[in-house]
Amino acid sequence: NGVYVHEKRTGVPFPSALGPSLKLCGVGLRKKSLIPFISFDVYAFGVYAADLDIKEYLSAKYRKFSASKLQGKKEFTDDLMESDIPMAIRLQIVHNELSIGFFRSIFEESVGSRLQKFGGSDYKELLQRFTSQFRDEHKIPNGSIIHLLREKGHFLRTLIDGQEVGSIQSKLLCKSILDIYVGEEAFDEPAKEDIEHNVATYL
Ligand code: DAO
Ligand code: DAO
Repeated sequence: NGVYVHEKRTGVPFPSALGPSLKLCGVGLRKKSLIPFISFDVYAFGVYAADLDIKEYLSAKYRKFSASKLQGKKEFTDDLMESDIPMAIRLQIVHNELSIGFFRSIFEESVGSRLQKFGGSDYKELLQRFTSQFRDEHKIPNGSIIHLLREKGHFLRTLIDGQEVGSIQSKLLCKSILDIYVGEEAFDEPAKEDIEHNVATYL
């Protein structure tokens, strides 16, 4: 269907559904700060989830709460991250001068710290497997679109401009990536609240 939601600071459009089952739950902006108070926009993102699976897996436990009560309920976001519900992050690069190497270095920090938080000290190999999917020969000009798909069985599949660059089966990796967008120290707090609210309406 042709309905789009625009991330308001960048104007980047996000389709309200990806495929037959993934519904848009919220959009946000990833910024990177270099020094305090100075930051630049890196990418706009949309978080998608399979609405029927949310109903099937989380309804029994959470149906009795209203959407506003569920918002900010840590147990609910934890269950969402731990679950095997298909989800996707769609990102669109909004910067022209960033190299793939720069991206690898920023998510060594963001993904790496979460792998360590949830999995312990033995995370380096998994981080390396994830970052090595983003090779120097991939071009990511302004407007490039990346999909991170969490598929059943805890597979994290990565597509750059529609081309698959890898698929990694790891519950820890899937959880760590989602934590960036809906976890306790999410990058874009209003986006996180929006996502939680919308996920709750699918119950
Ligand atoms: O924003 O720090 C972060 C983590 C993002 C997770 C991985 C996103 C992949 C983005 C690919 C950009 C192009 C190489
Ligand atoms: O609906 O169950 C589902 C899966 C849909 C996955 C949709 C992925 C779309 C990725 C398309 C990339 C093309 C740029």
